[in-house]
Amino acid sequence: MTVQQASARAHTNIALIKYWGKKDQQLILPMNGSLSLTLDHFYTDTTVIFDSSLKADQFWLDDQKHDAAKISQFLDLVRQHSTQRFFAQVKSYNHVPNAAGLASSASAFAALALAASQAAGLNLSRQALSRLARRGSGSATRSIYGGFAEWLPGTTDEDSYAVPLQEYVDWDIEMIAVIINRQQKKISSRQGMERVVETSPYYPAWVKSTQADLLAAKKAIQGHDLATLGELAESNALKMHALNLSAKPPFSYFEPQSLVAMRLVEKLRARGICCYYTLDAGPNVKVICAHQDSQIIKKTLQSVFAPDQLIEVFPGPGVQLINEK
Ligand code: 2P0
Repeated sequence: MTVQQASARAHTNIALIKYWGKKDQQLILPMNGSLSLTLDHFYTDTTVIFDSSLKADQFWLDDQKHDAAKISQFLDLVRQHSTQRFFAQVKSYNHVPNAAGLASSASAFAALALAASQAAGLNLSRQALSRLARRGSGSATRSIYGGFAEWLPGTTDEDSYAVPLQEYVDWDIEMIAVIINRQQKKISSRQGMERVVETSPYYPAWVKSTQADLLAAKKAIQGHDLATLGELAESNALKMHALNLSAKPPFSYFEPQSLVAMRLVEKLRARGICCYYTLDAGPNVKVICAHQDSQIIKKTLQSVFAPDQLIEVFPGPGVQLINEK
């Protein structure tokens, strides 16, 4: 029996300028560039073991066996690019406090890209890793890097990957995740963005205005300008959710409690506290703020939400190999 294995850890990221729509479904090439912050709190540990005795790929998540079809497709890409021919056992653990409903394909496929490529004997550059992670899930493209990362949309498999903008964030920015619903969403990101590209009359305006948002956000990051970055992120998130409302048939990820959290953030801002919100393809709200204001923001949110619904998260690192268990 021959066994080759590697383990990796990758963190989730939250997009401040969102990816919402593909120009190539199979290669996962996005319609527009996007920009995210990798977070310290939520991560996935994955071990890949290529094993000559296996008859098929296997996937275990948090010690439960799951369907391996999507993982197997991804491993096929790794096998195609290496001399590795064995099937693999993939074991993942999601480290998300209290099953916060923030488990993400971003950390999953970034960790799988590094663990699988290493176990297959490939020593990929971070650019190549980012391209590989992209084939699993778009948002995983950015989780290769810590801190702020930008996904360059590109036009082919070769030129669509993320680049680091500021890997070590040495200024005061954090997020408070407001956990509203831990259930799986009814419309997956993949289905949602596909419907929007096909049916929203606003889609061309989204692509155009997001390019401008991205440039402005990069400038704000360079200048450590939390207020400008927060304003851009909030507005970009609302535009993404407006696309969903304008699709046919329309859909929304908002829940009543999402709107309650958004209004509280607006009220805090009216009181002069610098805070903004963003939401991904789900009801949970992430409040963007500085650490110096986090206690007062949490206190206000606690007028409605329980303490365990509020999780403070900070900029986190890029993907890395870890000791095998
Ligand atoms: C993002 N999201 O930029 C956007 C904003 C959610 C809202 O990328 O089809 O799981 O696997 O490429 O990456 C979530 O979608 O979708 C996502 P696929 P993915 O983070």
